[in-house]
Amino acid sequence: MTEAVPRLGIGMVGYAFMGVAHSQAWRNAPRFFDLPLRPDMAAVAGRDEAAVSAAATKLGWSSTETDWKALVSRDDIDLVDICTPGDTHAEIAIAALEAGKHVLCEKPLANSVEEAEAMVRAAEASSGLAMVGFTYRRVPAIQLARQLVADGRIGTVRHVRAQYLQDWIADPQAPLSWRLDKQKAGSGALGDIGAHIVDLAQFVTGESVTGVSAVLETFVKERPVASEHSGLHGTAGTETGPVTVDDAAIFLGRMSGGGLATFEATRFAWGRKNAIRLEINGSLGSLAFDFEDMNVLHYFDATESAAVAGFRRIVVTEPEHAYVAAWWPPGHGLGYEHAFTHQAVDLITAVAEHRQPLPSFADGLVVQRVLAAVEESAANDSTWTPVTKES
Ligand code: SOE
Repeated sequence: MTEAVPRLGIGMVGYAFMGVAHSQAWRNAPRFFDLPLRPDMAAVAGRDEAAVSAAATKLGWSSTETDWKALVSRDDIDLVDICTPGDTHAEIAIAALEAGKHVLCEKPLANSVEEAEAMVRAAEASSGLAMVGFTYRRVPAIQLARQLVADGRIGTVRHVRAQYLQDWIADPQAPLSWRLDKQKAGSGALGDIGAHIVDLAQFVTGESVTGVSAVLETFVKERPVASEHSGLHGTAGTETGPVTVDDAAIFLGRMSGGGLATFEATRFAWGRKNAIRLEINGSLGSLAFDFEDMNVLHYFDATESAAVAGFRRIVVTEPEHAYVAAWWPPGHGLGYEHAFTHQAVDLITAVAEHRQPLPSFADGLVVQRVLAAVEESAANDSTWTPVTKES
């Protein structure tokens, strides 16, 4: 008889867009991957009793709490999954870590460097393990890109060209949401999507951003207040309110290996829905990725004869590629939600093996310091601003 797989009690705080994506991941992880622990979707927390109950039923959670503190103190919860706006990340994560729970926290790690530092300290002091949700690291094509760089296939990194382009607030009538409120989100396009490309640039190259020169802009300063919200979208009401974050963030950076980088994060790029574009030019070749064609990685090998060299379009759906063997036959492709499942799988495995899951809170802090340097530079006429290593 096979032995039962031990249980890992999961408690999730928040159940909007990210909560839905995480729920799907906890549900699917044991259905597609052989896991050392069985995630048990024990409880979801939200302030509105009726709404959180409806979400629990729809998403597959066994019980609900209307106070996250009650969820964190439950004995049947081993891991707290934080899917709330940034202004609550530090408080929930620190309380959970102090209670000895493992933590998965959505990105960006916090709304400030100080909060992120406190979270790192709490993680270091806890018996719980902590991970930040830079989910796109778990796209198989991104894993391949990192591998190719690590294997020296593009040589020394000269340029990183990173863009995250969306258009969901390009319409000035798109209503306000917490993502446009500095108090709740910390920053706008910068923290929401710029954080992802900073993390990806560092993850794929294995290097860090050492300094930046930045501009931030808020194009639409006043928007309708939403009368209703669902996912990223809402219904505009009659009142208006201020947008208190950046709509777009553009910055230059230097990489620790001597290369140069450009970053562009905007939610005003009509027609671009979730275009995460990463092009890396090295001394021996180039890589190019676009999330809107996420199962593909383009690779140019400059060591080949010029007569036959050209960008190779690698379809990253072979069982040899990271995570793919657990899913579908070659060519059948993965989507947005699969990276969340991979994140759950890697976290469960790290917990079972008692080792630090990556990206750690310390990795989240590194990104937070880049975001802070971008804000400082933009506030000082784009002055060159080093990314601090420690406060
Ligand atoms: C909105 O811009 C958003 O939902 C981000 O918050 C997520 O991190 C990104 O994965 C998709 O877009």
